[in-house]
Amino acid sequence: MYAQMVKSTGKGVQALEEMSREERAFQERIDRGEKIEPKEWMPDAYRKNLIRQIGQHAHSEIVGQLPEGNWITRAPTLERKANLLAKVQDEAGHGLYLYCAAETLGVSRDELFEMLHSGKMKYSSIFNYPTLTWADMGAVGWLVDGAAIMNQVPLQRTSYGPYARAMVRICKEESFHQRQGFQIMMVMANGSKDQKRMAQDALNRFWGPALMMFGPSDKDSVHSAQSMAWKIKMNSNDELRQKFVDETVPQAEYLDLKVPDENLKWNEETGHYDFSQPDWDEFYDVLKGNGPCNHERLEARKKAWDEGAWVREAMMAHAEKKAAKKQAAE
Ligand code: FAQ
Repeated sequence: MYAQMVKSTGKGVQALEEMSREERAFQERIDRGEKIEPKEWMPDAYRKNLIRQIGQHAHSEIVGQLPEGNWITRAPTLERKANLLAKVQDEAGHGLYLYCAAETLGVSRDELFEMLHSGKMKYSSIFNYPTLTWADMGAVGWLVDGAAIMNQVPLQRTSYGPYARAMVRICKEESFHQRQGFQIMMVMANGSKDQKRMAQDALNRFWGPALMMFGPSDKDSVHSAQSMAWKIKMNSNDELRQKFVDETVPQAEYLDLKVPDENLKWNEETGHYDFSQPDWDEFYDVLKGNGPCNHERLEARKKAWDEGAWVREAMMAHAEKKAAKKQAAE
């Protein structure tokens, strides 16, 4: 039933005169900054759009564990291994909060996983790129978590209560991840010639895909207008991308690394950096399933789901037994 929900929910904003009385009252609540809670009335399209965004976000967290999980056994020191292990566990927790938030909208965990596994629902494009060296763990923390925070801090004020509250803890942990990534980059960039070369190479490979995380440019964004009217999204894709570039370029300079963009230049007039757009053909190709790791990532998730079947069955059997015992005692 929810399969249709992942289809686009439109490009423009519903006009006020097209709204029913209920819809208008709902929009006014949002405009006043009120939170919408699970059992309250909401337009169908609001519910659908939220399931789509929160579901994709949840999937991104658990697929995002894979590129980093790849380095747990090869982290250079015990301390790095413990930190990375904790970070990967945090991502599982973020997935959990987000799946729970999505469930409050009436979609089941099984339905969400089915849509991920069948390719009907997306996850962030960034996780379809490989992590080739230890420096990539630095770049992922610095750039990928950095981009994630840029997007998620404003989402703490999103209109849907359970989503906004989940974001509070997620953002605290993501900030920590960003710092530990930057710290890896600092060590690499100030290390041997080879380490510095690895750090630069990681930046070269992750810069474009990190910019793509914010979604297509505003003129091509399908959901932004309505999502922003409903405060499901607080900023446009281009606004956040610019903010990310403005904050990250000085950090690259501090590391003495070069951002791989010949057009990158501070613009006195705008008070922002000018920069090149990422390769949008590559972005859409990755979304279609043709990125370097799409197949591998989805297969890993399906395998984990299949191999976890006995755990789910055992837990359900335990719950049923407990319920039967309780009923017998009553
Ligand atoms: N990748 O109309 P818009 C993380 C799709 S969490 C894949 O602009 P929207 C933590 C979009 O779904 C990272 N697909 O869409 C971590 C839509 O297709 P649809 C995830 C993308 O929703 C760190 C179509 O393109 N964060 O990294 C992408 O208004 C480290 C048109 O786009 C969130 O999910 C993309 N990059 O804006 C974990 C935050 N961009 O659905 C491990 C919440 C766009 O119609 C390690 N989400 N698309 O089939 C959002 O803020 C928004 O959903 C956007 C996209 C900004 C991602």
